[in-house]
Amino acid sequence: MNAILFSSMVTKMLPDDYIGFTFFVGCMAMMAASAFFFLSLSQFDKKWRTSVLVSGLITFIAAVHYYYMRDYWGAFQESPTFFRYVDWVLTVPLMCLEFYLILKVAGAKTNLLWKMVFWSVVMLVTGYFGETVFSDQAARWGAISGAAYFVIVYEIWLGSAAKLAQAAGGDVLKTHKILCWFVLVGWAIYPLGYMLGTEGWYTSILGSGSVDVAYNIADAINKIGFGLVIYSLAVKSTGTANS
Ligand SMILES: *C/C=C(C)/C=C/C=C(C)/C=C/C1=C(C)CCCC1(C)C
Repeated sequence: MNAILFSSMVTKMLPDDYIGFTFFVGCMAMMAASAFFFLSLSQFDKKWRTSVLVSGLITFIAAVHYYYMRDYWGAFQESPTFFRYVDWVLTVPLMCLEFYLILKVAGAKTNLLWKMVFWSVVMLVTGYFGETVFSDQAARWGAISGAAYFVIVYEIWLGSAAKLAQAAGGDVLKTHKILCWFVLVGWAIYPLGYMLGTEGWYTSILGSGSVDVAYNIADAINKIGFGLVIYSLAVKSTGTANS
């Protein structure tokens, strides 16, 4: 791809380029969050280190993609949809892994992990089709993607993951609940952004807007916020090790 061509390019940022601004701030925030998670690792009990490490990997993978997306936007003033979805297809399964790692204490099996990963990939691949190759049928692909999203929401709120969290109780249950809210509310920003950026029945209601601003804000909330929730569970569960 042209990645090598534009990655070393310096482009002019116009003062009213608020989309470019959110790419820059997003990139920096993801880098800072990664440093924060990685450098905190040694303070935790072994069994929580993997969870915090995964939080750091999620923001680190995003930081690398934001670095490219920021350049791409600067060079072409166009949505970096390809990099966006490569980022998501790597980071969303890692967020599913976070659910699994937390619930392992209550006996979560790997089939829970694979079920969530499967539906998240269905959600993202169909979303990608709707935004790119089949954009004249964006509403239809978005609906399929939305259905897969609801399978995930169901699984964590009411399905087997919810039962495991209930069985674990305590801080694990509390953390699971907060992560459930991230998926229900924080992740819902993405379909909203999709509807702002594509044409469909919803366009007459919502109008159009910047899909990138919506996605950039959502990523900051969901990747950094989600990671911090895991981080605070690890802090609490490590007990007196910090004092
Ligand atoms: C770090 C990145 C995250 C948490 C990305 C999450 C993405 C979604 C929840 C995307 C969902 C979509 C729909 C539910 C319908 C329209 C198409 C998508 C892919 C934007």
